Amino acid sequence: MTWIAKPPLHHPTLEKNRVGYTRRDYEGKISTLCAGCGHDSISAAIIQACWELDIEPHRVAKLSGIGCSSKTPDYFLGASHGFNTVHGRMPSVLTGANLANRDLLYLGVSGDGDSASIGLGQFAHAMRRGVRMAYIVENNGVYGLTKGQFSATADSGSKSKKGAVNSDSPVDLVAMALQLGATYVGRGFSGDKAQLVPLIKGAMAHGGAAFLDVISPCVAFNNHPGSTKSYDYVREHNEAVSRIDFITPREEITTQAAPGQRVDVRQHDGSLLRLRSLHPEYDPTDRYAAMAFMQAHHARGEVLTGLLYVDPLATDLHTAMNTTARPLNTLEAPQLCPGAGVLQKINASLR
Ligand SMILES: Cc1ncc(C[n+]2csc(CCOP(=O)(O)OP(=O)(O)O)c2C)c(N)n1
Ligand code: SF4
Ligand SMILES: [Mg+2]
Repeated sequence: MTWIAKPPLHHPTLEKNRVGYTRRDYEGKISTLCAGCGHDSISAAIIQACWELDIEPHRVAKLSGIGCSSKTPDYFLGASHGFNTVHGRMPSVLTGANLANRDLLYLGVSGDGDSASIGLGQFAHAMRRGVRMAYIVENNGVYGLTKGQFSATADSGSKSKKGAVNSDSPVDLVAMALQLGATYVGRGFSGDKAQLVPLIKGAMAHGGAAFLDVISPCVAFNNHPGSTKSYDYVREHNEAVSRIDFITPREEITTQAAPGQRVDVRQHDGSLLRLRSLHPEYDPTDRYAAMAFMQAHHARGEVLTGLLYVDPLATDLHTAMNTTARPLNTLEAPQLCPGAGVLQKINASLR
């Protein structure tokens, strides 16, 4: 894989966050993606979100599969832990890493091919198990890296660059995440950074499985008339359910909205999601209503974006499995190997 390192020098007056880092400290290598690729805008939003959240880069583990989208973790958070796994296998590797060390913040980056085709089973089980992570699919409707074949998220009736019409029904990862039990579900657009940054911040602060489907146009293979994943199509059909402000526990609340147009959701860590509703009837804490609302908009050819569902009291796989509160590499021999007596008790309980 080709890569270009960025010069390590920083301008001395760059603004620092509360943990002493500049935005540059959250960057990675120089991107080798096509100029204008939506994936680069998502990388920029991740950098902005982590900087604003005052996350120490070494506390993040970023994992991905294979694809242009899965290459992007090389282009942000250069000082974080990283694992570029096999095609479609990010969720199981992330699950294992998370179970071994619950002290890190997990960021899973994937593509529509990576998650909706070869990795569909992996995606489904990570969602239903409630693995605590921010799982971002950079969705362009094609396999960009292998030259633009339709992926499983391509809408039926949409056209390829050469004019072929897709006759298959699309896999909607947002609908699946909702159905499978994800506790924070949103859809963003790489061309709307103002919406995407708070969506990512809320996902990173969430206490369970957070899933974001981000429409991310592929300028090389899927940005033409007839595509429903092009910049023009998404700009024309983007229907946001709300405007979202993410407010950390220590921040002063300054955003304004008339009561009734505003829904405040406080997450387990004290962070506040302030949603300024653009659809007053929409309740982002009602999973079933969210599913119906989304399907109705999809049937009209609209792309519903924003925070679609959140369970602020969500718990995760560690809670369900009652695991130790400490990362496994900090446990001593007596905890890891508690002796023959304990083993006999376990064996007896299984007879
Ligand atoms: C096991 C396996 N099968 C197939 C491939 C070939 N391959 C590489 S990337 C890719 C699709 C990537 O599409 P997507 O996840 O949507 O990423 P994008 O490039 O569009 O961002 C495929 C099929 C592979 N690398 N490994
Ligand atoms: S081929 Fe498409 S997805 Fe890949 S870098 Fe180029 S524009 Fe992005
Ligand atoms: Mg793709």
